[in-house]
Amino acid sequence: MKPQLLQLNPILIPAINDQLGSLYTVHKFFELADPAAWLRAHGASIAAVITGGHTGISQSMLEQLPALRVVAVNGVGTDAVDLAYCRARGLPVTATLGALTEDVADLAIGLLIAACRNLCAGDRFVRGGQWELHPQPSAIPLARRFSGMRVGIVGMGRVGRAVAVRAAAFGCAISYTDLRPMDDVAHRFVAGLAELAADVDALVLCAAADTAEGIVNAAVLDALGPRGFLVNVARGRLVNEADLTEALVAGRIAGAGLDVFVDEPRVPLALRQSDRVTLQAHRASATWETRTAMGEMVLASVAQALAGERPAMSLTT
Ligand code: 8YV
Repeated sequence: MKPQLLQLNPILIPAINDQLGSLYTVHKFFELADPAAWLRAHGASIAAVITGGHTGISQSMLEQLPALRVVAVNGVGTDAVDLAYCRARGLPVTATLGALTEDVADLAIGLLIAACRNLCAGDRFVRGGQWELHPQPSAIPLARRFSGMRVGIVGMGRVGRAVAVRAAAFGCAISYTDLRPMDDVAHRFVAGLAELAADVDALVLCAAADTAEGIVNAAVLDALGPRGFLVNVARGRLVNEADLTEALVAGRIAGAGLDVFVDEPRVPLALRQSDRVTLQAHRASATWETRTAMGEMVLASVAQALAGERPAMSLTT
């Protein structure tokens, strides 16, 4: 009999779904009519869980899966899984470490250029026929140059470093903050987030959100100031979204590029209505290449755990 696998999020790569289906009996939690009743009836038979970085898995669900041998996160963020609980239970929690670094960094730079150059507002201007109605060059305000900006990176892990490489190629001066300075990073370390914000033109959030909820608040945004930009490709809850919305609406910061939000898929109306913001629907890792690589890592992690091995990508065992 094939092992029973519970999948909490859709996987968009057909070849990965085919392989999962050939190796396991896959139960798609998101398609069940009564998920709670299903869990009560079948939870004890589940050997593996696949979930998304943003979705994670709740402790109450974990407690209903006594035979579970692995939680494979199809992503790098594990802030929605209680790692301490899993560690105590001896349960491997795996992530797709390294698979999405380049795509997330690409989107961070894309969002920053889009925010500085008002790309989406410009697109709407042309698409909506406004150019013909207002052909004078002054109809669109001048934008900000990205090349040469002072960029502050919050979280100098894999993604932060990949953003730094890209920004340096645009002639940007890079500074960063993290829990501690990194011996192998040549860029300038600034211990305090507000101090970093005061000293750069753009802050790019690349940090894990496990213990950093709301670190970007009104004080940090005011330090960034009316010529400063914010980009978030990490987790929405790193930012106090109410403070950010107020700062954008009042022009206390210049603009933002956001891929992640506090309560996805709900995005505050004031953010959706602001021309200062470029928005994406949590898409930083959403390419065929990266999602295929992530799916292959998930397959490998589940196979290793069910073969009785320690999964190479385990963060807890
Ligand atoms: C994905 C993510 O959107 O890696 C993460 O932590 O949030 C994203 O890459 C998600 O995990 C896809 O399931």
